Amino acid sequence: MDVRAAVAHQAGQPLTIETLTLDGPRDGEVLVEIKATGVCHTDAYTLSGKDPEGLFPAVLGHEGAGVVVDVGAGVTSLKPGDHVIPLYVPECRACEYCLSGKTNLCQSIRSTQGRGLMPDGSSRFRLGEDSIYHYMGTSTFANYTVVPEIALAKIREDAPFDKVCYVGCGVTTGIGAVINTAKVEPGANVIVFGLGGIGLNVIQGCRLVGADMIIGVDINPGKKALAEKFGMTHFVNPKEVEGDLVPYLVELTKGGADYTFECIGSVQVMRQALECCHKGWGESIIIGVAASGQEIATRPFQLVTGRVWKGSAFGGAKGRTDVPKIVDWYMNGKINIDDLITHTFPLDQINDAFEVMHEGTSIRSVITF
Ligand code: NAD
Ligand code: AHE
Ligand code: ZN
Repeated sequence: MDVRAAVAHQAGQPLTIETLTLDGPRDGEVLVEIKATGVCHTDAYTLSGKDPEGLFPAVLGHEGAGVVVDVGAGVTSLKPGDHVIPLYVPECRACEYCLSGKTNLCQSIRSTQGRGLMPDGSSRFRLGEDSIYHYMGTSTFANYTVVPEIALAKIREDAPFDKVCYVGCGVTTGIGAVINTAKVEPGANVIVFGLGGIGLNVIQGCRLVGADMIIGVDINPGKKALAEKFGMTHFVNPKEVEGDLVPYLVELTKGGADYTFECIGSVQVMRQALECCHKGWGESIIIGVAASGQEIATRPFQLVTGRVWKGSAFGGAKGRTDVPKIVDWYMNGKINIDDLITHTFPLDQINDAFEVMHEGTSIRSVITF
């Protein structure tokens, strides 16, 4: 079938809207009509050329929601008409990783996913005769896409696509990092570095679990008001701090934070986030994705004296199990998504979504089809 997609032809170049040919779903695959998709900083990261797994030409996008149109042979858990959210971290419930109970990082299709291909090693997208790469196993910047069954969460049918698409990455990543990865307890003091589409969800997760001080750190003071609405109790602009940021934050938290979250992708900030943790027990969670070649550093004494460095992918969430529950939380008014979606664009204005992200004037942009 013909589909409309935003194609990333080259690193650093705007996306172009093209009509592509999409082959139907093969064994274990599902054809999904994408109704809405968010634009995450990770899409911009890959488009920038800094992602070692970035491939071109590709259909980017990994924060979508839509409706099942057709299923391939062997698909048993989904049928046409089901409402779904594609998962860049699938949940096969059969691989060593899924069965470990220790991680959400299902590895059953990770290698083909990282090579921009479906699990059988081929692509479903073509432009003329040329094959176009998939992205993160989801490719939601298209009005139709093909996704493996194990990479689709079935969600309730009354949930609005243009809001719950954000559960496909940002909402789950932020709230999940608090609940699943850090396991923040009531009364904890936390510091969140970066108050964008991820950091604000970390803040609402911290409020949800009853954290005490929720300190937000951002170089853009324009983020303060919305962060306060989501539960931030103190705002720190590093540009306004005299002297080093770390001792300032240690003093503010009277000895260091119980938990810190890096939601930027800066290795310098990752170090600060670790070092302002409380001696003996403070844990720092890296969520931000740093560019190819970047490395983190600290004095090992920071870890010897009890600080812990952790990472979190997709908030430690098991997508098919947890995503429908997070959609329920939104529908029941337990979490706020609406106020984080600051912009909505049609597909042919998708480059504007990247522009407002780089300007720092958006939190989340959603593309509707
Ligand atoms: P965003 O652009 O919406 O937000 C980034 C925020 O960081 C902005 O508010 C910006 O002003 C602030 N910032 C930049 N430099 C700063 C500095 N030096 N000090 C303080 N604040 C600074 O991005 P986002 O969509 O929220 O994504 C954040 C990061 O999380 C990205 O690296 C993205 O790739 C990553 N991410 C990771 C996962 C995961 O599963 N681990 C999932 C989604 C996104
Ligand atoms: N190809 C990138 C990977 C970047 C990365 O860490 N991705 C996160 C999700 S970011 C979503 O916005 C993730 O889930 N990682 C786990 C995985 O298996 O990729 C790079 O930098 O190499
Ligand atoms: Zn994302």
